[in-house]
Amino acid sequence: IDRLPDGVDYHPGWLDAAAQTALLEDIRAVVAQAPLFTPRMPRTGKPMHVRMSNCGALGWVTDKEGGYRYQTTHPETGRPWPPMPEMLRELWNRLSGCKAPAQACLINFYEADAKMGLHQDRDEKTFSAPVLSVSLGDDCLFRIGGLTRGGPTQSLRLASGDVIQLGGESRLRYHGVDRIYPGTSMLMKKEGRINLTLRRVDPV
Ligand code: MD3
Ligand code: FE
Repeated sequence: IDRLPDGVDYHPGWLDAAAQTALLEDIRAVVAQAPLFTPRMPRTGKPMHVRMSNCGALGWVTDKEGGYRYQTTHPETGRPWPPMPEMLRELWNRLSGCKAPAQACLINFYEADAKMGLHQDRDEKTFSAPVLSVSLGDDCLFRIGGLTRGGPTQSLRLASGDVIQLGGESRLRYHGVDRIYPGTSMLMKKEGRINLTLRRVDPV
């Protein structure tokens, strides 16, 4: 209904069913090498609602002691992150407008009852490059706000195969996932949602 803010590029249904299935297989292979871990909030150690993994040169991790950061290795196995699947590298090259390759792909896995509170993404060393998100599996209710907490927000139902990119003046907007709509996708045998976010961490 509302127009999306400048800097938000929404591509509903960008990936067809075959592409979603192929990408899901790629992500399963990544997670077999780099198992999902439970991220914990800095200082409190409170677990987040999602489980995570990463692929690419860098991965986003967080724990009680070390806080939010990017690192080259899995926090539990100590091994380097698996390479980013070709489909994701190509998606970044096609849509991001960034000459440099994506460095990090964060994989968020949402169970049927999981959510993600409103937050800003500001752990990268550059905000010039966009963040590109790919949704797989069940629909979710995604919320996007302004550059400060509070103030008006807009909600969007994201579905499997949707791609949404946040750049420019929207790169630092508050955003979160209010809920999953379990059983709304046939992509996976189980309920749940996977979100992939492709990013640059270092300035180009
Ligand atoms: C808006 N993930 O991993 S992706 C995250 O669906 C994250 O799992 C959500 O927020 C998810 O940090 C949302 C869409 C997204 C990603 C980055 C943004 C929206 C954004 C950066 C700025 C504004
Ligand atoms: Fe985020």
